[in-house]
Amino acid sequence: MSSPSLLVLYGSQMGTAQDTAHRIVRQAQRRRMQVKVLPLDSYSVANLISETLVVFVCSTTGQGDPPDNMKNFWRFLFRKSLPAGSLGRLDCAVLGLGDSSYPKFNFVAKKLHKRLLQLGASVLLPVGLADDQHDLGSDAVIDPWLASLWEKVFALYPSLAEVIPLQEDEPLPPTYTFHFLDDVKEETDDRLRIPMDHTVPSQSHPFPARVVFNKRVTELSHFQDVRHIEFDITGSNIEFAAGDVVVMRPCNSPEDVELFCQLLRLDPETLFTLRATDNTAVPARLPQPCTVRQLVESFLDIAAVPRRSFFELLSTFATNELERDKLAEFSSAAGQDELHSYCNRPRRTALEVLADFPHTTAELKADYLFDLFPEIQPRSFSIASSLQAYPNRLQILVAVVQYKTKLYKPRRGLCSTWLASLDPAQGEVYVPLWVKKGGLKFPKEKSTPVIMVGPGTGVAPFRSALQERIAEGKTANVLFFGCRSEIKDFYFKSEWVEMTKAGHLVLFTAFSRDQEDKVYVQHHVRENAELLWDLIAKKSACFYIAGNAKEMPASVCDALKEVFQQEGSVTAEEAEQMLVAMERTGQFQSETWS
Ligand code: 2AM
Repeated sequence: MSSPSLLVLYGSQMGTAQDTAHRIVRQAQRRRMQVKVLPLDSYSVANLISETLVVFVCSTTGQGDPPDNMKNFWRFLFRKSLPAGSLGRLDCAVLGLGDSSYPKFNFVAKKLHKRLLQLGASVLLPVGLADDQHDLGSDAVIDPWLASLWEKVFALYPSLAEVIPLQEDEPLPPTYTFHFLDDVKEETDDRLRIPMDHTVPSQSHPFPARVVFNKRVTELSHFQDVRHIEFDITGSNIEFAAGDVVVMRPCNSPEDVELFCQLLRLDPETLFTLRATDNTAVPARLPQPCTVRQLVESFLDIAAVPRRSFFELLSTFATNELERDKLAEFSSAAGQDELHSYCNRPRRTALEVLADFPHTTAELKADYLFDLFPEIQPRSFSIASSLQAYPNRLQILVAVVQYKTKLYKPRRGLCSTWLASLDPAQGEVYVPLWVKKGGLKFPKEKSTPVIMVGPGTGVAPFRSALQERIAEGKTANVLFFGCRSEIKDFYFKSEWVEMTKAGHLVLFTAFSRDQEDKVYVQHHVRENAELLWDLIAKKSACFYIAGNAKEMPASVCDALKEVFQQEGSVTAEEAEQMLVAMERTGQFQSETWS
């Protein structure tokens, strides 16, 4: 059989599946195969019937849903009208990227694999289930899975096995080429262009929202900086309901941009245009021409922990012997433990790696920047206000991520640190953003009570829900809030007190560190068994959890099941089934993040 052309289709939320898809593409290109790579929703899915070889790479989002860029594909694939044998010609394989700390681990990949079999496709190997929680990162699953994929492909197409592959130390051609221009343009930030039409802002057309205020809501002596930020969305056509999320892309800090340009010997003010070397489209959100500064500041993710593919490509530029040996080790299968302790465990950033390999970095060609660095991915935040209470405004509540590893400099979350740095007192600041439907839905019926458990910044969607519900006259609301200390991090205290006084809210607070023993929200859930049972079993109340994904949601669920057992006189198993049934009907909902 002649050599096939390979199609790699991916569904990616945070860019990991996209990066993995491109890694498969590079491996295929080294075999001189014809390859195409696309996000699933950019592919005309009806064409699948005429494809021969397709690899699907899909991640699963927190709640078990497919990523945004494969939602249309997902709906199409599960149409009942698709005939059982319609993919009879197709050889394919599915690689899933997931996180086993979430309950629906790799749900999308498993379901896709089953569906492809149902539609008659030949699936070449068992579905790959990469796990972000794995000690050595998801590569521990992906590497052997890829090795066995190529084995199966070579068995199907023996001519491929005979091809002499391009050597690992020869770089593949870059995806784009840079054309540097001599003239300098006055820098205008094109991201801030206000759309003149009346479309609803989206990822491709975000709305530049002015930052109205950016307040720290925890005491200065508290370990964590939590920000309450308000955006002006007047004239944006943005509408949202409680439970929806706002999405934005952060920028790299000016210091990081400066250092990056120094290391690569690039002048940040230089203008360039970009040309694609094959039929890939030039990224639409980059202005053309663009300055190096704009590119580095708002497009290249230099603050993330780099993946193995970064080292593979970087090593092809090494001329200094020491650096070359080290990079070759990090790129090799045998060097993955070493790479993990150098990079993943201490959360070393790509920029810090570049600084550790200065000779190689100085040799880097700009053409390869897009192949080396993924694009900065959008981040989502639960909206913390309602349009009824704050017309033309959108507020969020953000914990500024900062922690120590063995590295000297503390690690900082890119988006929360960037948001915290935006200071409207220093002049007008705009953030391009758009809004998405969120996972939490609140009841329309006036009489349905809601019980909300939201410790820490988990309270954000519930503040929005409370404002919205109170404005609509829905006053049966219970909130369980938890923080460390009543004085240091009990944000929005006065608002809750006012709502309670007005008879619109029943509030339970768990201040975990204000006494000797820890008190958490789940303790109060248990203590209020009678009230909760009455609301849930007799008044069909909806129950919500939002917040940190670590142990809190599972502990709250356990407490809730104990409430069912105690008050409803049911067995542990029956309590579990009740919760599952509530989840199925939407009476129980959760939104958790890590
Ligand atoms: P801690 O930091 O004192 O452990 C918001 O972060 C609040 O959630 C804090 O009071 C924090 O308490 C608490 N918290 C931490 N782990 C939790 C868990 N497993 N269940 C419930 N609350 C938790």
